[in-house]
Amino acid sequence: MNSHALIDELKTLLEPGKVLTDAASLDTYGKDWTKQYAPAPSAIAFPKTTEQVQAIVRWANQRQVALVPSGGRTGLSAAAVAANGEVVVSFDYMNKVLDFNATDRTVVCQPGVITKQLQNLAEENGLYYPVDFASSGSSQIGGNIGTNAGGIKVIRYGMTRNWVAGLKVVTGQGDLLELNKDLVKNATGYDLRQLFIGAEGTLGFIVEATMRLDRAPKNLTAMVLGTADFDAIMPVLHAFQGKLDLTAFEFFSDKALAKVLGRGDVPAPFETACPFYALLEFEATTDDIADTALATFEHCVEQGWVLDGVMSQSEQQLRNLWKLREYISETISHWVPYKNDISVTISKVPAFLREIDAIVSERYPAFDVLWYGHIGDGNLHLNILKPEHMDKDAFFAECALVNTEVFETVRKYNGSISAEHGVGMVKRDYLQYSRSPVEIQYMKAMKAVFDPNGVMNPGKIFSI
Ligand code: S2G
Ligand code: ZN
Repeated sequence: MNSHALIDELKTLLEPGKVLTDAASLDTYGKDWTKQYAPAPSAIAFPKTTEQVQAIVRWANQRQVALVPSGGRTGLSAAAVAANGEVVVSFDYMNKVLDFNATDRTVVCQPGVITKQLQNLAEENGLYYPVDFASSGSSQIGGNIGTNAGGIKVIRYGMTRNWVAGLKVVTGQGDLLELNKDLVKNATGYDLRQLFIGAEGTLGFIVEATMRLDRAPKNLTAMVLGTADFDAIMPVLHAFQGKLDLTAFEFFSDKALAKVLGRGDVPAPFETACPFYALLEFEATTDDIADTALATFEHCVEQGWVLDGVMSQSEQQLRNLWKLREYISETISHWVPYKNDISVTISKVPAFLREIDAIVSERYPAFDVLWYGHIGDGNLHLNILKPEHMDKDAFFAECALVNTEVFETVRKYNGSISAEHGVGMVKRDYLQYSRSPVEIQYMKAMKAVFDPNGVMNPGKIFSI
């Protein structure tokens, strides 16, 4: 059957106008935030119901058509990129909040619900959805679950995985599974829900998610501290963790700060120029806690770890301090960065950082190297900025040459080549630096159970 006939057949499964093939749609829906792969899907399908998703999957099995899930298209590993004529399945029309239960503190979402929408709904009901990151204004819950999104509050609240009470999924065979039934306790064999969290759409489609909410934090207060060097950051973390229950502990380098201040829409935290900055956050529910934070700051200054610092005194100042960190990713995207999203256990961060920084400084003398990330949970974002006049492909090729050294070091420290952005296609060829050959075999065997005909996002996480 030729591709036109296939697409015409696909159209019979959905409502009129819910299969697009125009060039603009193919380009828009065939990609995510990565820039390494040219989008080349054959069509974009917009199901509105679970039954339509099942029909698409069964059709794809029958016709051997590859399917790629698409949510907010904010992914950073090309897991939602359709580069080989696949049919993209977009959840833009499955974007309703289906239920909110104040007693269970749960919200039932369709996969196309925007993360910010869930955060706002929680806040309106005096509760809190604690998974947050720079792209929450456009990312979708289905995609957050597919990549087990992390972000800036993991040190206190964990990853998306911690907040999924239940899932309804359509497997690669077209079967509908209702996983965990939103139960807090359910010891009845394998928790298949956990398999779909972080599976990047390679086992099936998420068609409904019950998300748990937490109590709302009180009087969140942030501090930005300028540190003397890399090595001072972890002692500062330990000093504050010993005294306060932190909700965040982030870091960024002076180069990253300079790019954000260069926008001209965010004020500098203070005058002193420092090589590195830590941003920490806690609930100042009493004056004593605020006093303890200031006393700990003084201690860090006396120790020579901190050169200067500021503590938010208002909601607006809290937001301004967070902008210094949250604006980094979007700001530096103009330099087409080569991104690494690596993690090690927290105790290994100082030695690991020193080794990686030595490698990239030596191997990339001509490139701007930016460090930032969620250092409080061991997750570091290493971004190499493309020189203005360098060809993009030549730049990515040169950066990739250093990958083996970086990932060898990750392996040496028993770390992860992808802390939170996922594997997709960008990290696919380096999976062995974080997962053993036997583990990869087991993962492929599990994929074969859920997706025996290999229609679900083929070529993501591992090669076909
Ligand atoms: C962050 C966002 C994507 C990136 O800012 O924490 O996860 O690496 C990132 O720029
Ligand atoms: Zn991050």
